[in-house]
Amino acid sequence: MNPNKEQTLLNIQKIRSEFPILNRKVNGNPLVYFDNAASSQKPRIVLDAIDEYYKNHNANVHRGIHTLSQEATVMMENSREKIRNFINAKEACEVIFTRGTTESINLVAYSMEPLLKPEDEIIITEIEHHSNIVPWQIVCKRTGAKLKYIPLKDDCTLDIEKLDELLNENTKLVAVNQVSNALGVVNPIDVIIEKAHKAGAWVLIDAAQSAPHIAIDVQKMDCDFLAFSGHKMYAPTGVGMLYGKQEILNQLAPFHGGGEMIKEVWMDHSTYERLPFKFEAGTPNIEANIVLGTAIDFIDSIGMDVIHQHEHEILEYTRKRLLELDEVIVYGKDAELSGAVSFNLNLPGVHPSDVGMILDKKGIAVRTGHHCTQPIMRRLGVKGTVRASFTVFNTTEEVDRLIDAVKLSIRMLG
Ligand code: C6P
Repeated sequence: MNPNKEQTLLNIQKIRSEFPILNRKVNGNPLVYFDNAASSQKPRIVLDAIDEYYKNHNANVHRGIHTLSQEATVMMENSREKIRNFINAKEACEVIFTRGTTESINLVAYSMEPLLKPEDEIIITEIEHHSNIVPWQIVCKRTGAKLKYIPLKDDCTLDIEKLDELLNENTKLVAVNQVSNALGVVNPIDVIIEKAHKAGAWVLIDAAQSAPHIAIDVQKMDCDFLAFSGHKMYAPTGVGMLYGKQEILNQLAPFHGGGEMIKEVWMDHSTYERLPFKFEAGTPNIEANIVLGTAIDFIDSIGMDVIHQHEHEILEYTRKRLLELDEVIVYGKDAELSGAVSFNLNLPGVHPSDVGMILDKKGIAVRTGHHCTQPIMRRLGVKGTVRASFTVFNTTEEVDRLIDAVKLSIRMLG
């Protein structure tokens, strides 16, 4: 056996022991958790950090002179610094705490609204999550700007040649996910960023499905905005972040108005705080904002490269085993995939949820349905898919259990 592989396997047993939920049985079977793209499980270090915060430090931030408030403030700002380092942003003020990817994208869309004119254009792709489609539809409707889509090819990759035809001097923004949540397909964001910048447009990267699996360097990427959710990368729900280049964030209007985002409030007007506070109105989700930093500590303790390599091996093994089954269609079967593989049974009248229910009986958690990506499902001509999505603690033995359960589904539903 390759020594590196042995090392990785040894670490996985230790890593698994750090996730208490893996002790659970589901329908009498040890849990196999392949729904990591929907939300990740939480390691003990994260669970302990939540407990520690409420037991010893709980107070509002940026408001109090007292010790607890000062401690909570320092903890939250330390977490912001960890996120800055995680994505290699130049300045911590370019990292805005949000509730998650959805709120981050809405923040950009609504804050850009005053800059948009009816002749302006926004480009997204056919392979976006609803949260990178609907905010742009709303803002385009309000401003008269036009929404255009990079189409998907039959092999489930983007028809990137079409981007040249779509871009023009009116393009204000191109917004695209780095990895598709529905199919796991990796999109060519470097090409997209280069072409968009040549046309003078800003680029927003939805990193919801890449930040948990792929090292991110916003300076190297040269994206203008990047969004991700904490709960998909070991942190609690209700926290995420938006990165934006300082000079661009300074051009945008505030998203929400309220406490802490102002310098001065008069009866007839207000002036706004400096970055990032201008975009952080009201009491934030302090505990989750702090614990997102702890989740990054967890990732760093293993190393993103090690995580990526392991997940890649699990994914490729799953793809190979699924492709051995004649009754299975794998979407994007030849594409570069990351984190997830999506499939269906090629049997008449079988819905993905039928398969999902059989897998659940065997203790295997997958997501079935449209994955909040209805345009892709329509493009593929299906109602939904079965999606297995991976994380650092998954093993090839778990994939074998998935394949056995898929074979059982074929026998039961065929
Ligand atoms: N995708 C999935 O099962 P929120 O809900 O704000 O944390 O993330 C939204 C979002 C945005 N973009 C992408 C690419 C995503 O995958 C998601 C969330 C989950 O695929 C829940 S629908």
